[in-house]
Amino acid sequence: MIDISPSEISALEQLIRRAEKITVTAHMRPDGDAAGSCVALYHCLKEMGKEVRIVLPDACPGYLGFITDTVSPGHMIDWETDESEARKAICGCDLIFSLDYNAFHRTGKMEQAMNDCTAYRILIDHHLNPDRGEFGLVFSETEVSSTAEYLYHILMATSIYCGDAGKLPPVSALALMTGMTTDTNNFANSVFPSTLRMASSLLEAGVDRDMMTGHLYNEYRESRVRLMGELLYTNMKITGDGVAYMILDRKTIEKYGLQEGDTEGFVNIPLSIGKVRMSCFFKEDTDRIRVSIRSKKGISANRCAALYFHGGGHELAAGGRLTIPDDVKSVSEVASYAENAVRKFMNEKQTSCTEQ
Ligand SMILES: [Mn+2]
Repeated sequence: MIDISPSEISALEQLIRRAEKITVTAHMRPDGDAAGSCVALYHCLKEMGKEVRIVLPDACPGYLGFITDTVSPGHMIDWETDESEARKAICGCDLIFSLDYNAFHRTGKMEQAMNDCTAYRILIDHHLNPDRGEFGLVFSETEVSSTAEYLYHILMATSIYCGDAGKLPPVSALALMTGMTTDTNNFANSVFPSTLRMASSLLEAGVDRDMMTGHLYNEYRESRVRLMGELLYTNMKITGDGVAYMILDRKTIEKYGLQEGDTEGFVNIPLSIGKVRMSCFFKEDTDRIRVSIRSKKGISANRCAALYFHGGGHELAAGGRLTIPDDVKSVSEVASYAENAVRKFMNEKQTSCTEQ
């Protein structure tokens, strides 16, 4: 049950009213929820006459172009390609939003600028354990599907929209639907009564869901599907404790010419096997191995990520990393590290499965 305090909503409204330059940020490697929430809020604030910039640590994946292309040229800046403009937007605004992340270190190279930023800071997020001290106003709620859903309910609670989704800019409605759809894996997980209420209102407001799902799920490149086949057939291992894991090395990434976002959703597939209780996906990056973890009810992906992979996230969906050479010397050591870690984790689970 989402509990949004009226006093916090009026504080939010007042802060927006007083601000002229507003910057909206999200986490590294923005996904549909991060980008969708930013784009949705961007258009709402623009309509209120504000000067708005979206600043992201790195570029959005191409499959989100149908929402990110609605942002005016130069208004969506990524730190990786234009550090000076990104820095200007963070340091020169009077109000800054942090969407879909719980602590500044989740913005990677932007972290220092975020720390130094003197603008009033507002958090809107659905991850566990927010770094509350960093923000003036905190909207943190884990009982929602996504930041997009939470943002939707916050917007609806304001006197600007008064619960009428039809008053949202149409692009914002589409972007909110996109964020919720990708974070729930198209209504497969983290769906709450409030999630369906949101979806229903957005459909009524005219969101073209067929167009959206077409962009999200039916425009992959052939190489993604071929790689998925190869990984499932030759690479996926399942431990005796019911943990599936796949390891994608750079050689294979290059062989298939993969782009950012191409492996989105791979980690979910092994969970469709009855005996699999947790799935881990390891992807080699330049100086680290990126880790995604998904689990079924009763197993905490969040705890596993925190204990063994320097990460965290949500109870059933989390991420982390293995550093080269501190945790593993190279990608070839990932399999034995992973097996060890998940064996320890699953055995510990037997004795403390009430742990949240
Ligand atoms: Mn999210």
